[in-house]
Amino acid sequence: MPENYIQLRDGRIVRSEAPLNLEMPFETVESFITPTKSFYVRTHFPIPKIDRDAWWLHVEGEVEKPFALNYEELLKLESLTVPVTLECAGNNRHFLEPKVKGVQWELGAVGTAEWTGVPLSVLLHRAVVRPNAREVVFEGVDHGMLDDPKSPPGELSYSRSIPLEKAQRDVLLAYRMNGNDVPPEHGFPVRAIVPGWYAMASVKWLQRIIVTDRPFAGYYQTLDYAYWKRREDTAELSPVTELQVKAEIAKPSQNETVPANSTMRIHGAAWASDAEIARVEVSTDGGSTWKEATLLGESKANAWRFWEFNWKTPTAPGKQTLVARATDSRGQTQPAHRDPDRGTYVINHLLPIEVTVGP
Ligand SMILES: Nc1nc2c(c(=O)[nH]1)N[C@H]1C(S)=C(S)[C@@H](COP(=O)(O)O)O[C@H]1N2
Ligand SMILES: [Mo]
Repeated sequence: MPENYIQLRDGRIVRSEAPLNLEMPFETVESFITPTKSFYVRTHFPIPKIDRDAWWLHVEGEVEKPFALNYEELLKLESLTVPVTLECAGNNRHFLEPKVKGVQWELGAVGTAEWTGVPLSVLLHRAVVRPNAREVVFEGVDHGMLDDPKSPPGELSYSRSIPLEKAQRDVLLAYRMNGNDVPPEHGFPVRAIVPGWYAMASVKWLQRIIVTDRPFAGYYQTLDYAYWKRREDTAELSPVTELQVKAEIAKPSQNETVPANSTMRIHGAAWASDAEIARVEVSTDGGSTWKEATLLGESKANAWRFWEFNWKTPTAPGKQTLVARATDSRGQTQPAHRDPDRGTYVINHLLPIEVTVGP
């Protein structure tokens, strides 16, 4: 695909066709719940065609009573419906300097859907987890060969793990997205939803849940979706896990012209992991001075919160740099600058939006 070729699919930007990667133009964000047809799509392999009547979910590994269950049985179990924000760990990658490899997401590899599913704790309870268990690995049906010379030879399926404690706390096995069956591109018939974690953990097209007694070191846990953590002066690869606090400006959008000497509504969304958004501040002078934005709606755990700020635009035409900064209830805020140890993931430093003030 040519470098700056943009094609829209249901209003989404096609970042790649095979595998299918679609981005929501972030300036179109309007509702707390992102409509399914606007929700970003991230895949690594072709989307598997799954017949739900022939589908089985296996629960195995460090458990006393391994079992498999089908779609009908899953739907009979107790369920919950919760809004959860999913953000790709590579969201905002396009803005990294120098440029890095990977899908060039701008602001829209993020969205919030209402997910209905069975708490994973229910299945783990039924399987009777052994005392030595530490992690839970999710394996997807999707698989293929990678170009990466560091990937294992032959076919690989998409798998990722989470700690057992997280698995038992608030993870869902979701079969509905915004009230309808989870569509094929979002993981039909069933996907994991791991609230508060970057979305690589929310494995789609689930087929196996494997309880392990040691940290899982699969491809997407070590060579991919990992970053450098320092211990003393040694850098160690560490898997990407929880979302980092972030605010994004939806409107005005990059390079938009705004009228001089008027009131302009700046709005966007902010999110964090396992914490509330305590504050969003906005700067209209490239970060020199900050003013508090108004948080809208109610705070919901592990879902984004909308905010707005009324900006009195300057009387004189010219360029202005807008920046938003979120702080969560644990006091964590966005770094001003990029930490290169984070590689091509976990991008939450302050991002400028340049606008032109016109007559
Ligand atoms: N089986 C499987 N699960 C997966 C992926 C995948 O390629 N295969 N991609 C992950 C990544 S990196 C992201 S960001 C989210 C995207 O979910 P969405 O396409 O529903 O937005 O799914 C995650 N789950
Ligand atoms: Mo992702």
